[in-house]
Amino acid sequence: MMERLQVEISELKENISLSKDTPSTRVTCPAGWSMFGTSCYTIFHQQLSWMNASMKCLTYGSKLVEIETKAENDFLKSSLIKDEANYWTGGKDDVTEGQWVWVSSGTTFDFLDWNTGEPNDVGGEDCMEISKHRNRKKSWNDKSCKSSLNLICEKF
Ligand SMILES: [Ca+2]
Ligand SMILES: [Ca+2]
Ligand SMILES: [Ca+2]
Repeated sequence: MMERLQVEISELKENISLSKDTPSTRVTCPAGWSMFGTSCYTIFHQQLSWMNASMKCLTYGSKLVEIETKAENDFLKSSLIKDEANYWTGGKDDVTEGQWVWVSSGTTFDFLDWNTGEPNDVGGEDCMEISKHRNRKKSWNDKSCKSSLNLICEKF
């Protein structure tokens, strides 16, 4: 009986230390990652397909960025991204055309920042990028998932 209790106590202690690492109590990000709200973000300047970009984030214990709010979108566009390159995010409409979801949570888009005329699904575009457009506005566009772009990862 005592032994059993000891085991339970040590398991509980383990759970407590694990729960200390939940996003709501995050106070620092790993080197090379920037904190905004309760998440950590980093950029990889590599030209990868959406699938390979997604796997790249996974190997760093993260996901392609999922943009839930205007504040998060503003942070990405004005602080994190320092050039005019194109970046993959974790948004797709490959399951149901026109229904955009953040893939890790399966939630539909709430806040939107599509560029004028986008998403247009030209030739079948089911992955979302942040990019600077012809009208010089940095905003969202749907892009072929096979395109090779940089990527932004988010640790939730
Ligand atoms: Ca997010
Ligand atoms: Ca599409
Ligand atoms: Ca497009």
